[in-house]
Amino acid sequence: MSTMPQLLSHVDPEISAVLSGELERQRNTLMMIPSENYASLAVLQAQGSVMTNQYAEGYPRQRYYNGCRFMDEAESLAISRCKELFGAEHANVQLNTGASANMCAYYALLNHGDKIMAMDLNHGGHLTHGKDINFSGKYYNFVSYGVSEKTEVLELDEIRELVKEHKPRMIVVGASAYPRVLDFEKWHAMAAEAGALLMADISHIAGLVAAGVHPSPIPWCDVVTSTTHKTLRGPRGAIIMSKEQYAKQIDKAVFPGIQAGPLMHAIAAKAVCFREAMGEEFRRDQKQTVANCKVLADVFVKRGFRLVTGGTDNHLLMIDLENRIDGKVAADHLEEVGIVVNKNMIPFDTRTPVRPSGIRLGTPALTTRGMKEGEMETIGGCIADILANPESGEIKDRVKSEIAELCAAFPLYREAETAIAV
Ligand code: DSN
Repeated sequence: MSTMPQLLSHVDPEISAVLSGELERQRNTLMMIPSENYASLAVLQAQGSVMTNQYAEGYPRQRYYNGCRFMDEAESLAISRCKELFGAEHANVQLNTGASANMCAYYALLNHGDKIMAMDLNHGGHLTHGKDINFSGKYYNFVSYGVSEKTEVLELDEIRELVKEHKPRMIVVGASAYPRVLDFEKWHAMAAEAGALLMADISHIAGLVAAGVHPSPIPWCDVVTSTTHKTLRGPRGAIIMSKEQYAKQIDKAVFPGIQAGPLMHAIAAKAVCFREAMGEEFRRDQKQTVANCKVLADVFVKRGFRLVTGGTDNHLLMIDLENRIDGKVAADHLEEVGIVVNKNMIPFDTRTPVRPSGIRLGTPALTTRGMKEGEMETIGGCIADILANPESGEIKDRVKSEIAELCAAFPLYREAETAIAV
């Protein structure tokens, strides 16, 4: 290797152009998929670092590789910060994805074929909560619960009846598309009554939980899994937290049970993310995320759109398009004007996942960008205009320039030109 720095733009102009293109796309569009966010430059820097060059199978001070002094320091910092941030007794920070976190949690605490209850994917759950085409549905005996048809909310009285009937070994609480608060204390009471383990998957709401804007599952759950890149605003990756009594089982399930060499660059970036999440600015942003989402919800309701559950208490909301157009067409029209949202099934949807009845959108990334209530009024109005007139070129042109103006007024990664897009 030459001693001269070999910049990406010289080594691989094609991938360099992809990175530059993606940076510009992020700068010039509104990221409203609620599971996405903009990691800080510090997180990006740690993730794109020399920490990627070293194997570190094992755990701090118990490695199967030499050369791990700084790996140990990074992972120990990530673990202690994660525990402090969430008030957890135990944390494993080696998980590569939310799916692998859930796989490891089941593997640690259950046996093949055990019965688990979790939220139906079509009502807002997740693939790894028992979908038949996923490992979870193949290796465990999942029974789904869903929201009430009348309220579209998770009604614990209804779910308790199912729990009594099915007697699961574990109950999973957590969702990918649920706009209301999860009262973990009540879920704990229900699980305890049934003698079931309680696991929370807080991937979507982890940032809100860390900031005290959403109740914490930590006192009430045996095990808590989460991704680190959604509201938590860290690198793409995941964690498992648990009561101390499960620490050994969890760690053994992660390594050597399911994973081998941990992604140490991602672990260093998780440590940075946890530190940032302890700060006042992060807490302010999480409160603002929820406040922004409520304003957005009010705009849609005033403009005559039906929201699943009628509104939101967290960082996301779901619009039922009521067959005016389907969710895919709506998301495509919005992307044309620079607004990126998800097509999404709504509870009791009669359409398919590829052409569902709804869209899912949220405010974490807009809030990271510094946007507040006033901008939400503008953006909500723009979205409503497009959804109400999807074929109008005139409206599209007007909205496109409004979105471009907003993106310019809330610039992204200003200082990052050389750090990222080289
Ligand atoms: N892909 C995540 C989300 O968008 O909610 C869940 O895995």
